[in-house]
Amino acid sequence: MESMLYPRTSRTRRIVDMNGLWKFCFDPKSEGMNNDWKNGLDPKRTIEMPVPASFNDFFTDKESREYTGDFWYETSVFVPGEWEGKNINLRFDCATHRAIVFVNGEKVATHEGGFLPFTARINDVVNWNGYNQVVVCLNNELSHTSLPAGSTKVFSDGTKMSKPFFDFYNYAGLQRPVRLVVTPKDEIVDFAVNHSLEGANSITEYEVSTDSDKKVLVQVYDEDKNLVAEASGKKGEIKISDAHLWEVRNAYLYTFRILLMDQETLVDEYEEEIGIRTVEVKGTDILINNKPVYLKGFGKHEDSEINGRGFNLAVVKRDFELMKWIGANSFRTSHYPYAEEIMQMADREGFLVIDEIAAVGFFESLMNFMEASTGKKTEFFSRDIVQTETKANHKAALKELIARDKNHACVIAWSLMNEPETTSDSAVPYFKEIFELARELDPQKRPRTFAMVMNSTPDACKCYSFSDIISLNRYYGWYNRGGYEMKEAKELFIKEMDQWKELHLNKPFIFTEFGADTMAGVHKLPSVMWSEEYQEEYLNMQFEVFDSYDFVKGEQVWNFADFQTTEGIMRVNGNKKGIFTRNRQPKAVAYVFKKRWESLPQNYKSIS
Ligand code: BDP
Repeated sequence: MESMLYPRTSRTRRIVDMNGLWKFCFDPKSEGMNNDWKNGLDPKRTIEMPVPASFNDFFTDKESREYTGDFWYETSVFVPGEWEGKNINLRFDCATHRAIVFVNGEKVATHEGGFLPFTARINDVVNWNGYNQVVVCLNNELSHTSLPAGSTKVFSDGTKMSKPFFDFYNYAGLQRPVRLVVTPKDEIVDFAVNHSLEGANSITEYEVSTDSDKKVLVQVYDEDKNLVAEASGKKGEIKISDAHLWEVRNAYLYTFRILLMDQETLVDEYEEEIGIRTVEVKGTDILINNKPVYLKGFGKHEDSEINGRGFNLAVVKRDFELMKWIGANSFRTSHYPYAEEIMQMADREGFLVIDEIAAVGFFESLMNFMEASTGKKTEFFSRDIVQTETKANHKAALKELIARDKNHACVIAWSLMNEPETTSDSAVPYFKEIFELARELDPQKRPRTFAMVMNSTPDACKCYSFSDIISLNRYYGWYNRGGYEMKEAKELFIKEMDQWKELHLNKPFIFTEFGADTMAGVHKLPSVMWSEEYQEEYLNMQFEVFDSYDFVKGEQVWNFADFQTTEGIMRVNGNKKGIFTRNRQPKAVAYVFKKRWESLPQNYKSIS
């Protein structure tokens, strides 16, 4: 089994950071495979490319920025001779959207999906005590089977162009760190935890997988580094008396140290910080440690100037500071799994995360945000290829996501799709399988949800009953009856909410999207759409509606910050629904949120 453990050094583990400038070239005719590029790229065609980063926004010419097709990276890495006899693993935190990896000319891995890690074990091809050539062929084409979904247009001259069925720029490349992870031959492959509470004590069921029958020990240390509990065996229970729980915006992280022992000799060691908390949906409440919580926060993107979707720890840090400043307690990883370092920061800062997979664009249109508001229906799931290949890719990604993120305290729900088509019968069996798989894979059996597009209304949607939390993306007053028609928008919004109410679903509802495009600095009295005044009026109308339904248990505004999209008549250099600009400065409405969110109690509208 491939290990999804986050790379960490320990007494038995070593890491080599492979970030930096790699060689890079485009391969528009897909000739690299036949021309032996796996043994080294043609120096005449290569340029230098930073890793991690999206390749797109470095370029000054449009062909390169918009490039769609195969493209290659190359670097070399030194493997010290003293590591002979260890496992040498080459780990990509992601490669967008698919990759074939060669080491010293040998194919060592292939991976589909651009937002989750994969590892190649390269022991057999390593040149010990010498440099090793690493060549990767990536491809960023979109199709009905890719997550995210889209299409690829081919111009008459053969050039390709990405046509996403989703509203974010199709950034690609080695967008997250690449590392060599050196582990012992007998190693800890994975571990899972599931917590429950008994009065003031916590009980953590754990399971460790290893590839040997050596003895497993688990030790738990508190934040002052005191050993507070211990257990042995691959499976068991750890009881902590007077447990210090991980609470919303008040995190506490124990260190779980896992040891693999051969008698008294240490074979492998792995440590991770774990927050102890429970998550449950009860009636219309979302409970953390049996206490109801109202979600306040954002749909986000990994997106910034120059780096595109490339991992940028400084931007991540700024985002968390802004989320704390504004009084948020949660976010959704719209529309793909985020970098592991973001999940770690959410654990540390006590944020609640709805962890979304890249199943977006399952509504066949370039402007689905518009078309769904007009009531347009498209069938996505009736295609054979969707029921076979797309579903297989979706399931594989879900397995990887849950394997990667299952132990994070911050993850309180899985979002299994964003704005899929839900109105055709063919959607139903697809949903069933995906929702069941999530339940089966998750050791903590967290709530599952999906974000519902405008036309997934109570009368038309055939899939909402799969969700444990009903998540609505609604744009009344923007895509639907914007501007002076706002009062009608409100009536329609209330009409839909009343329909939901009548269904008595006895489940929590949250708004995973609502928002209005706003150009920072545009002021207009009276307001017009796109002005800062309109954003405020629009949002106040949303709050009035949210506040009048008891079963609404959260609001995550679209979007945290302005972000890049495909160019088009609907977007002015990107989507401008940010509460912050792309440079992470507040628009006027940020202060409205701050006031509201700081005053709403954590258990706002709770029933328990
Ligand atoms: C929804 C999508 C989101 C878009 C947003 C919008 O889920 O990705 O960016 O609307 O239109 O359709 O701003």
